[in-house]
Parts: sequence; C-alpha cells; structure tokens
Amino acid sequence: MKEKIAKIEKEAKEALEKIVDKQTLNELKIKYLGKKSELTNVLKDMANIAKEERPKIGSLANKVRNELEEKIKEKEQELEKIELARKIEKEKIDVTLPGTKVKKGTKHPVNSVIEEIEDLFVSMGYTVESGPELETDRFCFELLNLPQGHPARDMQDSFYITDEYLLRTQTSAVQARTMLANKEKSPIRMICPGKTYRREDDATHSHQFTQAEGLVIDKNISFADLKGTLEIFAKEIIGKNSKLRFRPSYFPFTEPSYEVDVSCFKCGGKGCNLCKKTGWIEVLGAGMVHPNVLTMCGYDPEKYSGFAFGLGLERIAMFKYNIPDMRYLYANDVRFLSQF
Ligand code: 2NL
Repeated sequence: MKEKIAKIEKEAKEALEKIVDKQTLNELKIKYLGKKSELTNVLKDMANIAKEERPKIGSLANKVRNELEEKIKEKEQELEKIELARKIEKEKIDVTLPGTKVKKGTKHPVNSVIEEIEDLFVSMGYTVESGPELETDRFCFELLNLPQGHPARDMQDSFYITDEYLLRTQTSAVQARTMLANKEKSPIRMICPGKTYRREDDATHSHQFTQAEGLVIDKNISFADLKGTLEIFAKEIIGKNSKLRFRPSYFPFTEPSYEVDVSCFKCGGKGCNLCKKTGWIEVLGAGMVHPNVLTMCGYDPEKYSGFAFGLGLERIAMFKYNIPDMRYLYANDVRFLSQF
C-alpha cells in the first residue's frame, strides 16, 4: 500500500513538472485528486488492510493529497503569471511610434459662402431660420402669391411627391412659416440659406441647388432699406468696390420687383469675358413684399411693409473662388475640394 501511494506521488510530481498549460494541469488535478483518482481508490481499499495499519496509511495518503494540492496550486499561479506576462508582451504599445495621419477635410465652397452670409447678416441683427425641404403647396406657392396656373407651379418644373407635397423650389416657404408663427408680435429680420430643387438638369442647371433668401418686415420699411442692405451685402461678400444696378423685374411675391446686378469684379465694369462685355453681373432678385403675401402671412399691409431678396449661392461661390463650371461643386472630387 505504501509503495502504491509513493508511486502515485512520484508519478504525479513528475507529471506536474512537465506541465506548461492550464488544461493539462486541470486534467492532472482530476487524475490524481478527483473522485475516481488512484489515491481515492487506495483509500477505498482501506477495508482490505490490517486494522493497525489503517491510520498510518490514511495519514500518509492525506499527506500526499495535501502536498499534491499545494503543488498544483503553485503550478496554477505560476502558469497564470506566465500567461499574464505573455499577454502584456503581446499587447505592448510603443507610444513613441508616429501615429496614423488622419486626412483633414476642407469646407465646401458653397458652405463657406453660407457661413460668410450668415456672419454678415447676424452682425446686422438678423436671425438664421430653416425649414423642411419637403414642403406643401400652401407654403411653397399659395402664401407667396403664386396663383394657380403660374408656370412655377407646373408639374414640369417642380418635384411633386404627392398632389400636395413637393420638394421646395425656393426657400421662401421658410419666411412664410416664420411670418405666420410671428404674426405682428415683433418685427422680422431673417435670412434662410438652404437646399432647393427644380426639375431641370443640364449643362447650366442642376436639379438641386443652394439658395439664400432674406426678409425684413417692420413699420416704415422702404426701398431705401433694401438698397442700403444689398449694398452692404455686395461690398462685404462680393468685393468692396462693388456697385449695384437695379433693373425692374417681376416676381409674384414682391411689388415692385427687381433684378440686381453687381459691377463686374473682374474688370471693374469696363467689360470682359466674365461679364460678357456688359460690365455687370446678375446676382440677386429682390423687391418690396407684396401686400397679398403680408396679409396671407398675418401682417396688416396698412401698418407693415417689408423687403425681401433671394440669390443662388453656387453662382456666388463660382465668382468668389474662380470656379469655371458649376458641376465641379457637385462632383465631390477631392482634388477639387482640397483646394479650398
Ligand atoms: C431669386 C429671387 C427672390 C424673394 C425671393 C420673398 C419671400 C417672401 C416674400 C417676398 Cl416670404 N419675397 N423672396 C423676393 C424676391 C426675389 O428671389 O432670384 N432667387 C434665387
């Protein structure tokens, strides 16, 4: 019996020496200390040995058992240490290595123009408003005095989604919303830059473009206020030597209405290829808010008056950054965009 126990002890200790991973250690633990282990079997055999031998064998078996348990525990800790060291080595980070360069984006020219216009008008006390791009017939046309049958309402020119809903053809719907929400509670000074949509797509037109409109409503607003404001706009955004020219025009939502030209910033008005030898470049549409629009949007035209203007921002970006073709603005070519 003693020899048997000594043999088990020797075998177990030798096996333990060779172990290099947790799984085999676990198997060894079961083999030598588990319920069906040889050591347990020895103790089960106790009935077959002399009575006076039993305590000796019993304590020997327990001693071996305790020793093995102790050794296995030590081995376990040793293996854990090795594993941790291995993990630390594997996950080591050299913080002195150079980092991966992140390519920085640049501001899109149209967004730069939006920001410049916002900064200028905010500095003059305007608010910047926005509204949905999917609009109703009422906000896009009806409240803006665009009568039924007006060409701008034509299915051919606008993206109708249903009979009632369409992609906004101009940002004026935002002004109509702002006026109706305010209804004479306070004067309005607002601009609304944003995306607009028309059903056309050729060399000189895109089906989606960016527009900014401005609206001022208060008591005693006159054409002089419109002219002064647009002169500041032209000097600040287009060029400080800009002059303006107002040509009579027609918009359903303003009366009187004007198309506004700036003196050509390339030739200073002498005539060149940019201004097609005229010395002028058309940049804005503007006018005094039509009394019908004021009434429909909750303002009494006997007490209030206002001016409004609208402009396409792609054109402004093209002038400012000398971009020869509008399609560059939408091609999303990094070689183009990274120049700004
Ligand atoms: C253009 C011309 C214009 C307006 C927009 C406007 C808005 C309201 C009332 C009156 Cl709510 N007018 N907007 C007025 C005149 C011209 O835009 O050529 N846009 C690109």
